[in-house]
Amino acid sequence: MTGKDSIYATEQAVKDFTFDENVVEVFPDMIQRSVPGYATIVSTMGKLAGAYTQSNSNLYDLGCSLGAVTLSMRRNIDKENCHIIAVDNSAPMTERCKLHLKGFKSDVPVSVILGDINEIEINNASVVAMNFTLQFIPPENRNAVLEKIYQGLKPGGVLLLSEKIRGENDIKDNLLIDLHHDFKRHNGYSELEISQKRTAIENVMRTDSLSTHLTRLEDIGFSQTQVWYQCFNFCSLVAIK
Ligand code: GEK
Repeated sequence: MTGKDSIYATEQAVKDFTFDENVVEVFPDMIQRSVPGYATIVSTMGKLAGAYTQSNSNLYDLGCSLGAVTLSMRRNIDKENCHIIAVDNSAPMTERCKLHLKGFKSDVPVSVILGDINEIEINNASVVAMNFTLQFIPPENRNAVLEKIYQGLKPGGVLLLSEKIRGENDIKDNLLIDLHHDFKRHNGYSELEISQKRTAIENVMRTDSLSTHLTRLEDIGFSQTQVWYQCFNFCSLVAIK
């Protein structure tokens, strides 16, 4: 059973955010109340994965948390001999993810791996999903991680990338932040929760602007990149090799 996110409801000496047991316990509630369109994003990533999956290939879910995208992709795979590799570097997440996946039947095998995205190998991939994970990779490593993904993708394979983005200048950024904070208020988070979470996450999650993402993907060699979702400072895109 998972519960309601009240991690920052009481005043505290705020530490850097980590994906520990307490977070795992409330994660579905936390992400749903914090990310506008989360359910739509997860289900559409599944549809996109279904459209781009190639027979005899791997699909990766990097930063899988409790396996929402893995499950969504798995529901949509209709090709032969595919394998999903779900990776997260939080042991409480991967443990809970394995339990969660056991609750659903499918012929598509899934390996849940406790590992660091900076270190894992990507091979023979038709789909690589990163649903709000690249933002937790240190900025100086992001290029190398995306290069590795590009190299591990088959021709015609796709990266499905969702990120929280920074506005292109301070005025635009503040506008998006205000809208997002309103969304959180509307979902029951107090001013104290919003402000303490902001402090906890600021050293851990460093966002890039959309133009930075698009330029980097193009420089790496992706032939087509299409943003298919944006609400406030949350977006999702497909990049085709
Ligand atoms: C979902 N995709 O529900 N290596 C592996 N995992 C990492 C790393 C790393 N270096 N850094 C962070 N993570 C999910 C949601 S959450 C997004 C993804 C959020 C993992 C981290 O442990 C966490 O589980 C996940 O990336 C980010 O569709 O909470 O905003």
